[in-house]
Parts: sequence; structure tokens; C-alpha cells
Amino acid sequence: MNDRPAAGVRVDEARLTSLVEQLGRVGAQSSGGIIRPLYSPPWREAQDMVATMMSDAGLSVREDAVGNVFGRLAGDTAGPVLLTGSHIDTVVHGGAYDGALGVLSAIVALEACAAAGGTPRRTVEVVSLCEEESSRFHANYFGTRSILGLVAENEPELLVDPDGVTLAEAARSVGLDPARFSDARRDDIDTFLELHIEQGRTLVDAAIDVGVVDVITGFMWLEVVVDGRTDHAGATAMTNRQDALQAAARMITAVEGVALAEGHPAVATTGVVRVHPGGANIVPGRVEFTIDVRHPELDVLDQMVAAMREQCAAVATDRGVQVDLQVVKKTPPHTLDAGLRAVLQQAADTCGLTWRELPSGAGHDSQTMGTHVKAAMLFVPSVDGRSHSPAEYSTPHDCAQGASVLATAVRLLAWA
Ligand code: HGY
Ligand code: MN
Ligand code: MN
Ligand code: MN
Repeated sequence: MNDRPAAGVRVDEARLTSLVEQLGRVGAQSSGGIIRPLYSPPWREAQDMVATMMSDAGLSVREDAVGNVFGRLAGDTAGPVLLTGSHIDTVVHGGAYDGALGVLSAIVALEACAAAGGTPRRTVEVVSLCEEESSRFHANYFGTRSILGLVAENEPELLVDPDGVTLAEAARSVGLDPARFSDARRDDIDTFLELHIEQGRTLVDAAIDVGVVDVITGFMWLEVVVDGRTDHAGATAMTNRQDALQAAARMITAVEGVALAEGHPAVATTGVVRVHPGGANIVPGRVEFTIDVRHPELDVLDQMVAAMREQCAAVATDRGVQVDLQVVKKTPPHTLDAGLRAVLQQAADTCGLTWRELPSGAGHDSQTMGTHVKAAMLFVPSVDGRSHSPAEYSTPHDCAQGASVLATAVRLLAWA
């Protein structure tokens, strides 16, 4: 915080840092990073730890039917709830801040607001959302969609992880009952605030204290299957092959080319490639790979996917293989609530901090929450812009500044 006495609500840096370090140990891998997928034992341990942290902060705690954990500070007037928080799950070998910082900042922000101002005028709740990353199932903001009543009844049995475990079976393994999932629906929330690390380098390069997000990008995930023919690696002439991997490699390069041709902020990524049967002396017969493609304008996103389909089909014809592309996730871009963005800007000014509006290239619960309630996001700088990596880091100073802006915004919305 700069040296001007902050008229905002100040969060204790050491307290927030301690919570981040404690939670960051849950699912930590000796090989680096954190693995905390939905309904795994580390997920259960993390939600139980967050519940204790919420209780220690003076909040009344409950877990809903899908495993979202809420900490409530009842207001002295009836009316809709102001919800703030983020997600508890991580990507594979992810960092200690993505999602977690938003949950922990919300806890210490409510604690600081209550210490400064007593009972809020309106009820405020913290939420630790059960799933956002789709790192185990294509669950696609499962915690948020459950709250909004957007989960189809058959999803828990349909969604299967790479080991063949259904989402319903995984839920039972951590003490949840899929038959009750629909109980998670709420219609008493009208505002959602999410603090999150930027995961890019705009703030750190410009030495800006916090970011106020204007638009969250749209994105689609595709699963691509390329079918060729397994053959002997030594006895099959190069001209007589239907090599699925050689074809897939050209498709993956073509996909990158579509994003490069569109230009920034278009992005496309292949993060998973599975080669079958997977022998050094076998010409690959089948390859499965993923495409994550993003753009803040939905029509451009659709055009990019159409171009990718065309180019993959052309490679398949040229290489004598079959290709199938399936969309497994589609989340539209979302422009966040202008009124709430103004409150976040006012809160940063009140704290004497610099801020900038910026888009988010990462997807967030706020883009789904925002389809039903007013939603806004506050970014904290990411050192070197790194995330989805063990190198993910935000300084205690920057985290505490962000949490203080969140606390000040919550006070403006719920205490004033
Ligand atoms: O992929 C994303 O942008 C987010 O981290 N789920
Ligand atoms: Mn500072
Ligand atoms: Mn993430
Ligand atoms: Mn996240």
C-alpha cells in the first residue's frame, strides 16, 4: 500500500499469506505444483480446510449438495446475498494462487469488514466453488452452474474422467449424494465479486496495482480423433502408410496457424496428445488431441473453429486418414457489470492504489455467474505473467493490496 493513509479497509498481509501457504500445501507434488481435481482426496482436504478458515474468521459455514463451501455473514436487513469467492480446484501441476487466492482473499476481506464495521446491512457470503478447471471431468464451471441450476440431470452419470470414473461415483467417494445435486440451486444471490490472479503480464509490465476486468474471453475445447492404420515401423514403406501421428502433427500446426492468422488476442493450444497403440516400432493407428481456442468475440471464435475443421479435413484427405472433431466445451465471452466495475475502481482509488481495466484471456466462474447475476472481477498481478504452472506466484504485498480493494468494495456494497 502506498504511504497515503488508506481510507479503505486494510487486510492483514501476514494473515492472508499464511492462509495461502497453508492451502498451497494441499495437493502439493514433490515433482512441483499442485494437483487438486474435483472430488479427489486433496479436494476434500482443501474444502475442509477452507471451511475451518471460514469458521475461524467468524463466518457461519455450510457445504452444499455439490461440495461448494459457503461462509455467511448475515446482514441486518433481508434481501439478496452479495457473494464473493472463486474456485478451489487446480489444473494438473498448477499453482497456489489460481482460484485459491480469490477464496482466501474473500475470507479475510469479510473478516476485516466485520472487524471495522460490525454487522453488514446486507448479507454477504464467501464461496469456495467446487470446480472450475475441467481438469478431471468436462464439468465446465460445475460449482457455479449448480448454484444457477444449469446442470442437466444426467450430467453426473455422463461425465467420466480418464480412468472411467463418473462424476457421480467421484462425488460419492467424498461423501456427497448426486441424487441431491439439484438442492445446490440458489436464487437469493444478486451480486458476485471474484478476486483472481491476472495470469498474464499486463499489470506487472505496467506496474499497476490491481486490474478491473471488462471482458472475459470466450472459449471452446475440441477433442480431435485421427484414425489411420497401425503397421510395422520397419517393414512398411514410407509411401504405403496411413500414419495417424504424422497427420495429427500437421493438423496441430494448422490449428496454431489459424490463431496466428487471426492475430492477438486469438489463441489456440493443444495441451494433450494421446498416441495409440504407443509403441516405438508401431506406425500409430490412432491419435487423440485437444484444442483450446479462445477469442473475446463469439463470431470470430466460431469462424476460427470452422477454419480449423476445414484444415484438419484437408490434412486427413491428403494423408489418407479419418478425422473427427467434437466440441466438448463452449463458454461465450462475457462483459462484466459496469456498475460493479465502477465500485471496484472506486475501492482501488479509496485505497490509494493504481488500477487499469483489462480483458481476461483466462476463463472464470464470473463469466457464467454473470449470465444470471451482476458479476465483476478484480485482478492481482502475476509475477512474470506465469500461471497454470508451479512457477505461478503473486507477492504477499500485491495479494494484500488486492484483498484490501476487495474488502473496500464489499464494504461499499454491503455495509454502506
Ligand atoms: O482455462 C482457463 O482459462 C481457466 O483457468 N479455467
Ligand atoms: Mn504498493
Ligand atoms: Mn485456471
Ligand atoms: Mn482460475
